[in-house]
Amino acid sequence: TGRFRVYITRSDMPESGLDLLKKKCDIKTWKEASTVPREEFLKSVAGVDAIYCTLSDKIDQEVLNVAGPQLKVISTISVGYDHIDLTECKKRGIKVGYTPNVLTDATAELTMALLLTTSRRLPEAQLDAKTGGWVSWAPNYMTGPGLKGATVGMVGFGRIGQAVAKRVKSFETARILYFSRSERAEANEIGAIKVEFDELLKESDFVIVCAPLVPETKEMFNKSAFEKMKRSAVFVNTSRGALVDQNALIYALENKIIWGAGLDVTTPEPLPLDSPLFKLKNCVVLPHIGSATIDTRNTMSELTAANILAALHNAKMPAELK
Ligand code: 8YV
Repeated sequence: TGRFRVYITRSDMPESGLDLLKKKCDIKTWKEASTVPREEFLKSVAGVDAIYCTLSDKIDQEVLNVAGPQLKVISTISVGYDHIDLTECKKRGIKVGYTPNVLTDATAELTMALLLTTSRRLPEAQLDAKTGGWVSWAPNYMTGPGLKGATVGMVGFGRIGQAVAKRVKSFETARILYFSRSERAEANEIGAIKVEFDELLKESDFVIVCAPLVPETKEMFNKSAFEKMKRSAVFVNTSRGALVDQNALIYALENKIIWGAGLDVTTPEPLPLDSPLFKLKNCVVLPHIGSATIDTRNTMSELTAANILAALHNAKMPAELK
């Protein structure tokens, strides 16, 4: 038919992106509103020109092999790309698209929400009120650390880290520190100070993780990192669960080595119901909803589609990973 063939790894992708694709492409999707099982995925990609995927779909040599040499583009509806073997794609001349920028604000907003939810113990307080624990006013009831005057440490200072820092600043914090592999010119304007990782751990009342998952960041939050943190520290992670040695975090929370943690990301995802993290009062766990605003998800799907269309037409992709 001369139309491009696109495989989409779930049936419930936002319509606005699908509408763009439908004009030029024949779309085949996994039949359910859930992550395509690996075996089914491998069967379905044979002969397609493009794959529209999520962070749950591992794109490795096996997928690329079964897809075949006509495969031109992988487009993920995420800013993170740790699930994609970029080196292998590059080697084969397969373009890779992702969704930076469009989810920065939504993710920064969720990070602030999670930070405050954790430090002010909202889930615990809500449950207590609903189950009869609210008996009278009490001076030490449901207290937690405040942001005003605090030192906040940002681990990762890219688009999302900077957007979080700007929001944090409006709470009149004393200092914003950041640790990043690269020099960030924008830090001056925000008033953030670059420090070594250990110094950030030692000095911060709040440690916020907004760094990508790469070999250098894998499990950078291990036993020794949590031990360097203040006992009063709040740890917030909205990046990838694998930056954390989760057993070390559980140990730190159980033994009050740190004060509390707010996690939008875990290992694995979904987090099994019997995880100790769900039992800890000083831990808030969210089901990976950082970018989940209605508009953001629509825009992400449009960008994912635009990346596919551009690549198929040999045009400049709006957001290509190189
Ligand atoms: C997405 C994310 O919801 O963009 C990312 O990297 O983690 C989230 O915004 C998820 O990746 C969907 O693919």
